[in-house]
Amino acid sequence: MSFIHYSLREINCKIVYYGPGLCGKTSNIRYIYNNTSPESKGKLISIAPEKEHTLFFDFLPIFLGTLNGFTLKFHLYTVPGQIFYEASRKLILKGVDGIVFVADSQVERMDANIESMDNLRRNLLEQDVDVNYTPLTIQYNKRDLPNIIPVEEIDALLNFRGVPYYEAIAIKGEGVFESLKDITMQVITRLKTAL
Ligand SMILES: Nc1nc2c(ncn2[C@@H]2O[C@H](COP(=O)(O)OP(=O)(O)OP(=O)(O)O)[C@@H](O)[C@H]2O)c(=O)[nH]1
Ligand SMILES: [Mg+2]
Repeated sequence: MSFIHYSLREINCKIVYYGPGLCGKTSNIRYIYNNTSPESKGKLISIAPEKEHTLFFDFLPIFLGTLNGFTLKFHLYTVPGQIFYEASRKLILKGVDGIVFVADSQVERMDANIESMDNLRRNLLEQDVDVNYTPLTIQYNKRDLPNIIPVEEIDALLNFRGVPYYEAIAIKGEGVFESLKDITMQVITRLKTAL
């Protein structure tokens, strides 16, 4: 839930990048960090001391201008995708305003994508949030690899709500800002009706 700080005239929103292990969530955040001007971002915190896998989360605050005189601050988080980090995922999802679901386009990762989407739905429900009414964007990542399934097929498997989706190559930045812009616009649209 967005946190409005009236005395600081600041609105804080939480975006969580969700998806299976090694789908490219951290790569999204790194690309955003490396391609955002210094005055529009805070410090990137990554808790990932072991190889590629995130062990707890990544965190990056970014500033996206103003809304009705309030500074808009978005807190970007990634969850650890590996199955056994369930407790961390639940914690990180708390108070989420918008989700970017990053799917791995490779054929052999389809079961993991579907399991992760189910996992997201269950974990949101535990905090009384219905995935059908939460700002959601889907990103089909790793489109540069040879063993990927056609985007229409992966979309038919995962996009149960028919939300906007983006094809991406996160390590090159393709689709990264497009996905971010989409989710922030969804969250802002919601905020406007609440303000
Ligand atoms: N070829 C290719 N590799 C990618 C792409 N995106 C990410 N990768 C690679 O996939 C691996 C995993 O990427 P991460 O961003 O760490 O994945 P993650 O989703 O954060 O993984 P967890 O933290 O375990 O949940 C890394 O070796 C990345 O370089 C992409 O679009 N194309
Ligand atoms: Mg990661």
